[in-house]
Amino acid sequence: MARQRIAVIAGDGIGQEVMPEGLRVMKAAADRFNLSLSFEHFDFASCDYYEQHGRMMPEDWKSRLEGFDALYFGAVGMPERVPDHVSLWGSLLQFRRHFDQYINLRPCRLLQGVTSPLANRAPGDIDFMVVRENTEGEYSSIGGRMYEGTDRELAIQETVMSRHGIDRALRFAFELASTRPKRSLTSATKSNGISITMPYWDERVNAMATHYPDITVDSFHIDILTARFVMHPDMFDVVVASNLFGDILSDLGPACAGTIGIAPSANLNPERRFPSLFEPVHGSAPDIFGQNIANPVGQIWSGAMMLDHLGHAEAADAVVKAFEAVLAQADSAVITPDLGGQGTTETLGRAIADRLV
Ligand code: GGG
Repeated sequence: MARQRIAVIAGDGIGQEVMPEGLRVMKAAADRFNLSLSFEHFDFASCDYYEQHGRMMPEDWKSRLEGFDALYFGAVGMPERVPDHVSLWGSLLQFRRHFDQYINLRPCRLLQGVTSPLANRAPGDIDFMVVRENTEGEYSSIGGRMYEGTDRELAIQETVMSRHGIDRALRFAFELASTRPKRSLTSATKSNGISITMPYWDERVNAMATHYPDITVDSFHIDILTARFVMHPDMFDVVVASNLFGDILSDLGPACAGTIGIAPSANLNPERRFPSLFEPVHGSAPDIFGQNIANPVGQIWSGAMMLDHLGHAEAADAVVKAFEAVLAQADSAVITPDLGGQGTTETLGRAIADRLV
């Protein structure tokens, strides 16, 4: 197989700490399975870059990332230095749009050795996938401000729901549900309060459901859905949601499954016309940056999703088994403080990589 090129963008905060562990494990997997992967590092899409250049990325970022097979991303955002909307819109959201990564797939699973904050939850009780629409919805750039600096100041931002955008996300979610044992799909809505776009979303869900008669479909308003995530996480299988709702649910889900530190995500262009991007769900966590205590499993698990996407299912599976085994052992000298241990980002990353040798 030809060499596959991976663009590595560690970004900000703990992204810079978890990325080396992600790469350590990717390289161990590549050695073990004889994969021909190359990793090329980029310093842009970070607030350091912004402070040096007055923008998050160079003007030619598109051509510099052309030809890569995947993007391996850490985290973005240092709100005390650069406003969050500037850093996010100047980097990650540009990647998602330019590379048409219209699915954000976020698995949520309670793993052996990880304690859920919810009472009486064991591994197997929480195991679902959030499919987040990733290129439109509430994350639109349409809107503006008026009467700035006056007492009539106002801000408007439109929500964009296109048939094309909704349907392709729903189709992906229904297809995914067709491959899972429960064959069930839950849609997040808020069509009682958001009276134009959300009823349209529901309408498209109902239309798509007619093509998948063997999938059980239900729909919940986002408010009660968040409550059900906490009270009955076992009822979910595939959850499909708009950009904002999906973002919220895919932080809440992993928090119910013990720690957001382990949650992975894949920003997918399912047709593979463009590279997909793999990043942990967590952000740059400035509050713990610099302490070497960030959990690297979200980065590593995202790397496993990347290997799978690149056609290396066996290597991906081995990486998942490696971190599952290390977490199940729960050696407090190895695991990070979010898991109740005294280990570091590096001790956990190394323990996982060592399992692959
Ligand atoms: N690794 C994920 C990351 O850096 N997230 C920053 C963030 O706020 N993302 C918002 C989003 O995913 O839409």
